[in-house]
Amino acid sequence: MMGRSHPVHAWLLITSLRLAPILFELPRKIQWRPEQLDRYVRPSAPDVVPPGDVAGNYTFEEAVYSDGMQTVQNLHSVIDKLQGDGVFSMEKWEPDEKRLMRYAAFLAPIAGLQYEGKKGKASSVVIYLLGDRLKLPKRDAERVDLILSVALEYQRLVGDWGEGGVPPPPKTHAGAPSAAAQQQEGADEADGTTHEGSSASQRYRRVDLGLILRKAGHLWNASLMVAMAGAIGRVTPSSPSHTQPTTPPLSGPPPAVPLHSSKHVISSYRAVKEAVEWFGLDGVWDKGPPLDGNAVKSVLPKLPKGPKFKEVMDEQVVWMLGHPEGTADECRAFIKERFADFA
Ligand SMILES: *[C@@H]1O[C@H](CO)[C@@H](O)[C@H](O)[C@H]1NC(C)=O
Ligand SMILES: CC(=O)N[C@H]1CO[C@H](CO)[C@@H](O)[C@@H]1O
Repeated sequence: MMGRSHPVHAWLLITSLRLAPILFELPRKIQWRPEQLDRYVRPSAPDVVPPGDVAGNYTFEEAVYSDGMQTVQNLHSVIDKLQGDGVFSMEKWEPDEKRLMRYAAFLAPIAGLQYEGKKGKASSVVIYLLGDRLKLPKRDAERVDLILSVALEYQRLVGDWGEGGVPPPPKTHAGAPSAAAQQQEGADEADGTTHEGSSASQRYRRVDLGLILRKAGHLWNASLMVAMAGAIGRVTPSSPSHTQPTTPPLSGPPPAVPLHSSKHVISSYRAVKEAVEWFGLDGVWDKGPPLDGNAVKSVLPKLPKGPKFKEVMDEQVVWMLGHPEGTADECRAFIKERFADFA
């Protein structure tokens, strides 16, 4: 049984006392779209109406936080499970990481959600709740936001890889496939490298996953756990056993997750971890592009400073991820051809 000091206990207290919506009052100017309501609350949640309204008995906020609570429970289950399977060992999680993962899991239902902040600027609801309202250090709020936006990308990737994903996230920036990765795929098709169909798709996968890891840095594995926790219990079309999740009672502790019914989800996310090893991507966030700024300048003397310069640097990174054996000379030839106008 769960000890009193168990962190989940505190979360249970918060939700069972219905404190969550008070602790985490959503900002007013959220622009909701119908697909977000589908995405942000598990299909099992009781009839949900848009925020502000009272849904018969429960507000939207309560439904969201009940869902978040469920995700925290799932997180603890998957951490234990993967520890048991020898995938991620418990002692390697830093206390700090565990805390951030818990916040992220709790706020997973609103991952990627934005509101109209200062000067009408689209801002992250997660950062608002943790930073402005809960008064966590800004860096922590930002790291939780990063974990969540990376988690959305993992969920999209698992769906793309066809290994059973969650329903596609709404088209927030965070959930959209990276333009660079798509470009790489397009380039492969154009330059005829698809003659070995599987090698082109391997390359695409390596680029896609590599870009996610570069964004996440050291938090890549924490984000993967949160993505997994968020995926469990959602409808997965490929497995009918997932289509009837239990309804979490809103006023009491949610039921324990039947992990055996989530084997499929867990193995899809384990496959991502295996791909990181297979592709040798651990630490890829520390790697600079093959050519530094000066080297680029010498290949493309007409290249102006600014966004175009950044584009060349980003293209090099995509190239590097797609060509793990590639040399700096090959990369030089690549950008010279691709950005011929500036040569
Ligand atoms: C997560 O990844 C980082 C960076 O690769 C590593 O240092 C850390 O040990 C990993 N954590 C676990 C639990 O495996
Ligand atoms: C599940 C539940 O508590 N339902 C109640 C919601 O509120 C209405 C009255 O507004 C009750 O009749 C329901 O029993």
